[in-house]
Amino acid sequence: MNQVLIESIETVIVDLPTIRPHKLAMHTMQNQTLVIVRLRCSDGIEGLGESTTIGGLAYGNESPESIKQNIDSHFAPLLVGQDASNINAAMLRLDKAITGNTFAKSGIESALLDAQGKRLGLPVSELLGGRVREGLEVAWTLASGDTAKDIAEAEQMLDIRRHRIFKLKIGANEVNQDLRHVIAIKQALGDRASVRVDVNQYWDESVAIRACQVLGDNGIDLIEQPIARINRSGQIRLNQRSPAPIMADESIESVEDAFSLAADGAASIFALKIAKNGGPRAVLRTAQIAEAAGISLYGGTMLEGSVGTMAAAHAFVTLNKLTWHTELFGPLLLTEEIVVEAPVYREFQLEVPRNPGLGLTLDEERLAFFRRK
Ligand code: MUC
Ligand code: MG
Repeated sequence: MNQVLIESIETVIVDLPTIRPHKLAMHTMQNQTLVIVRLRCSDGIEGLGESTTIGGLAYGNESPESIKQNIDSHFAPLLVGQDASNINAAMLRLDKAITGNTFAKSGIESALLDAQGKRLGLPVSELLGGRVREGLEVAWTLASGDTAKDIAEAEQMLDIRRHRIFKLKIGANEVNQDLRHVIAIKQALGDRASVRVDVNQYWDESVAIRACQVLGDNGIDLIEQPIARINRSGQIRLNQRSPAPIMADESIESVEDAFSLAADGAASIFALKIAKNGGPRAVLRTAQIAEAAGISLYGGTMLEGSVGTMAAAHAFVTLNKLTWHTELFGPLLLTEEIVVEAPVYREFQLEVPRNPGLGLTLDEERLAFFRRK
């Protein structure tokens, strides 16, 4: 077989509206900006990837604009002309020349996997060693900012059997107000749902000590990133004291972070995000560290659209244990779709089809309409 080369890499910024404002402690989303990666190969195959973050630079240190610029100016020249079917070699070449930039790397690694899967007629999950589950249970984030609206939204999700796990975004308000909000929602839903919170680093340890106790005492199942990622010793202490398990999210910006968190005993659950590890293969390295350390897993999201969501899904279905399920609901937060085959959510699960690659085709008309001009 002739060697297949990477011919070009195009990045497209796409702005899509959200179904409602999505209020996180650090940012309120009125829309979401996707960065779509189109990696074209000499055999005519195109691989798709996505490098998406939340709120410009509010969440991570790569923005949609910097991701596009960096891929166009630094990643593409390193990859064009390289073997498209050797993903190890391509990613190693990037890692040698480019530090960090895991969001951009994730879009590229996803696109390489998609292209190779299409080439071999295999779903990405099978390239990653094979799936051990067909679907993934998906949490929904209640983040309207209003307790009654959040309860109504949760009831609707339970009724249509789409979600029975709810994550509440807190941290921006005065702590007692946030605790009342969470407890009211848990009391309304009772045992019909798992209720969890994400503080997005907004508490300090002195606040978190009491708040974690109250949350645990009131049936909250999981507390995500209560304090700043840099306060490692505080996170170790909280992990020992909190009656509800502590999950690391912002604390993991790389596979190496995952190792040091595990070594320090700073969390009992890891949020796995392809964007924060450098792709679907990279996130599985973090999963392996967790598994070896006895840390439970949760399939996280950066609220990607369908391309990034399915890239994560193909990795997550290969996991032996996914105790805390996933939050791969990104496409459901958007009013518009840019792929032909919108992901299917049914009976609390996201289905992961067995078509080659990620199993997606771009809807060129929709993409042309929503791409940033
Ligand atoms: C985060 O911090 O986990 C994931 C779901 C959601 O609503 O926000 C994100 C980011
Ligand atoms: Mg989080």
